[in-house]
Amino acid sequence: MSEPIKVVVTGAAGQIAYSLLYMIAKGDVFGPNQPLILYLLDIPPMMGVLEGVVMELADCAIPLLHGVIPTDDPVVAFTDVSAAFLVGAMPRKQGMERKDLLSANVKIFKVQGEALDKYARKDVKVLVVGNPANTNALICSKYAPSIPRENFTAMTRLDQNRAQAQIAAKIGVPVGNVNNLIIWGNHSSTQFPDASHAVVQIDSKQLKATEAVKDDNWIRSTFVETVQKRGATVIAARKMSSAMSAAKAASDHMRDWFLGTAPGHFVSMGVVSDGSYGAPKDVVFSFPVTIKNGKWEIVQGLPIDDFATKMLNITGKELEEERLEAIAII
Ligand code: NAX
Repeated sequence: MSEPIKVVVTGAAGQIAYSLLYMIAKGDVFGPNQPLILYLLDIPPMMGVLEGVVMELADCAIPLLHGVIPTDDPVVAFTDVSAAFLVGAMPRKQGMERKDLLSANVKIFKVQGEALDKYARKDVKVLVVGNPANTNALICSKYAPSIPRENFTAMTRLDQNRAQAQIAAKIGVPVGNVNNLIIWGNHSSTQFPDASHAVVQIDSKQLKATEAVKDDNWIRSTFVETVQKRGATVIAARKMSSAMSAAKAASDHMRDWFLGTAPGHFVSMGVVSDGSYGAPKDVVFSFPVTIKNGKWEIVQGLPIDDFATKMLNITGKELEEERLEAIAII
């Protein structure tokens, strides 16, 4: 067995982390032969709760888990870290404007970017989950100039998984038979869930999802809106935001980044845009990517029709506005 790697999860006393820590500890992300030490970062008032999480992790008796260190100190949490799940963020409170939320959170991600820059490994892979995830990832990367920009990504995998599940249910196949769904743009209600490149395995045949669904109108309206609004629908039912599914998505995202995508398959990740597909540059934009040897590459050459161009423009514009607001705050 190899040496343990150091993994940090922020917001470790929160609800997403409660599911995510178990998935990471038991090998879902880094594989069944990679031991690890978990660093759990949260804010001082949450240290008591975090103690309970530490006790539960110990009581899981997981052989791969070689240590658990709870802390409220970013220096302790980020020193020599190989993988960082940045889940912790200020939640939206009643009466809070979107701008106030952005303001509180970009400040957190500036501080964490600076800490990663000083203390983390230079090949650290950083996944930002805390909202607004794309712009937080951009700010984090800007304040960590010694770490390559491609090492900062934002999570849109939950949206991708939601889209995959909707298509599978519509066709009536297991979710694993559906692949290559794309989430373009921002992890917000302007995101564009795109099924036009998705494929579905039915018996021994591979079909385009659009051919299997046979309802373009549904794909362009009901499907898109259902995925865009799924977070709000879960909150309405559960009275709390998505947590188990968000943890599973974070685990999927980091696993694919470390271990690679399957041949012929791509996944969606928010990455620093190079302007592909007409997206604005210098924002963290969700694209379809393939991953090999720990490096992602944007899938090129997919045909984009007028409807998709319109949808990409809307979400790109929102990301440019968020970037301007974030820069004005900092
Ligand atoms: P919780 O409120 O349950 O937990 C957040 C935790 O972060 C708390 O324990 C809090 O004390 C901690 N925290 C706050 N500031 C911190 C700081 N500076 N350093 C370290 N920890 C800090 O929220 P939870 O449901 O776990 O959601 C976490 C974040 O994920 C939220 O911002 C949420 O909006 C975002 N989400 C992002 C998703 C995505 O797809 N990108 C989907 C799920 C989720 O909504």
